[in-house]
Amino acid sequence: MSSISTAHTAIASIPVTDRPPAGQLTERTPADLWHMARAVLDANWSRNHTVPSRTLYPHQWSWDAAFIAIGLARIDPDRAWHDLRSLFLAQWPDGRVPHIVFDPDVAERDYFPGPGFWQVPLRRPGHPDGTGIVQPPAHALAVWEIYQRAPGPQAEAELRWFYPRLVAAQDYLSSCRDATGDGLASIVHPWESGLDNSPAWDAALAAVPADLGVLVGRQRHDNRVAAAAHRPTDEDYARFVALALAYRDGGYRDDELAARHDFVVECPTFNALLAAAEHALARIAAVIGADPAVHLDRAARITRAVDDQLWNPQTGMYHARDVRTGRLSPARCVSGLVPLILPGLPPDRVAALVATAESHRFGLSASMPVASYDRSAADFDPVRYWRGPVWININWLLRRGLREHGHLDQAETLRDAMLELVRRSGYYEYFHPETGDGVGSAAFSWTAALVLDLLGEGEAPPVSGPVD
Ligand code: 2M8
Repeated sequence: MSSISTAHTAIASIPVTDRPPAGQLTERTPADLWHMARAVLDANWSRNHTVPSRTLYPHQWSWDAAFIAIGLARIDPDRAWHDLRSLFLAQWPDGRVPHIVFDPDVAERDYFPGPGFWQVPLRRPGHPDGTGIVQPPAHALAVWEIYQRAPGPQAEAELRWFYPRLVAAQDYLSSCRDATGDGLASIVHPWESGLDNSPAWDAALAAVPADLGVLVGRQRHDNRVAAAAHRPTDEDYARFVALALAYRDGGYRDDELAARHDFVVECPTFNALLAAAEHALARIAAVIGADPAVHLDRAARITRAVDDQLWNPQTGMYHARDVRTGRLSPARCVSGLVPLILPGLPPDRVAALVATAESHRFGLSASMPVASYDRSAADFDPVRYWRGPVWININWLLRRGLREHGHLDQAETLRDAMLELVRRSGYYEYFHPETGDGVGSAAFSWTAALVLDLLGEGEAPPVSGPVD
């Protein structure tokens, strides 16, 4: 892993900062963007993984790790493999991959809720601590992307290492988390969606008491390092904490979820990634001599279930479903457009999703990437996270979906809009959907990583050098 030690040397010379240099925002060339993205990823490297942000998120996050690996694969595939492997070291025996893997060198006070809160029962020597909840399964996609950047015997060995672990993660989600037997995985906490504070959860969350008492004696870390107006309200945070406590105190069990747990929801993005993972596993299986057919069957079944259970013909998009009530959330959120990534989607659905994405509600044809929530909704909030702002990971997925279905012009428009946004504002965690101003962490890893992927695409840059 010589490239990893090179990265360490580079990191040592980069000041740990979470703010881009002032006055350098307007004249950036693609080569500048490339170098700056590398610097963000180097500065966020910690021992064996990349943190999403030094200030807000000082541990390793699950779906962040997948997006980060996709970008790292453009500059240093060894480091991409290494980073993603470190996440899977915390995989549970039942197959779940924790949504956060904790860095033992980070103090409990530097992130809430930390390891002391989660009290994960299965501490295994040699395995890092994590949480007991999951995040969207984007990892098989990442593994396949890294492999494609630098195929060869070593990469095939990596595929063989990851394959059983990825299959175990899929099995966990497709069996333990199929709360109704309808073929979809449920999430038990908004944090599991990755779109944590999305209005998609409001209807289901309304049934969870907002008892501010659960915050007494527990200090939110996010509001100490980010503006409160950008983060979830205390009421929502109290619900988040209460749900995590309930799942923890139930021993992280998944039986009888709909009867026992207050939040059991089928998310379109989560399930679209679950199906996309099966497509990626089919490709991986073909390389290592395993059976691709089983994965293609599973992908087709999940895709059908997403379409049967989550489609709303009135809105022309998918919606989250509250398993406890059987009702679709009324909110039009970007999570309902992400199933566009699925190859097997019926053509009329593809047409409707593209039309919805291009409508005034999401604004795909405009110069700005797609917002996280219906721009015309009364409670659209341009700065509060996941309730309006633009996120690069979601737009990267949408662009993949557009390309998958042959909408190449719109895909290019979206690529240009994403690149223009970071050229103007830098590698922020998310962006104001009208002004394009950066919000949240200013040196955010998945933004940098996915921009590297966009920049590198089609131009075959040398893996260790800039694109120009
Ligand atoms: C945000 O979630 C964490 C909790 O997991 C938080 O708000 O503290 C989300 O944007 C999530 O999608 C992301 O993985 C995480 C780290 O970037 O931050």
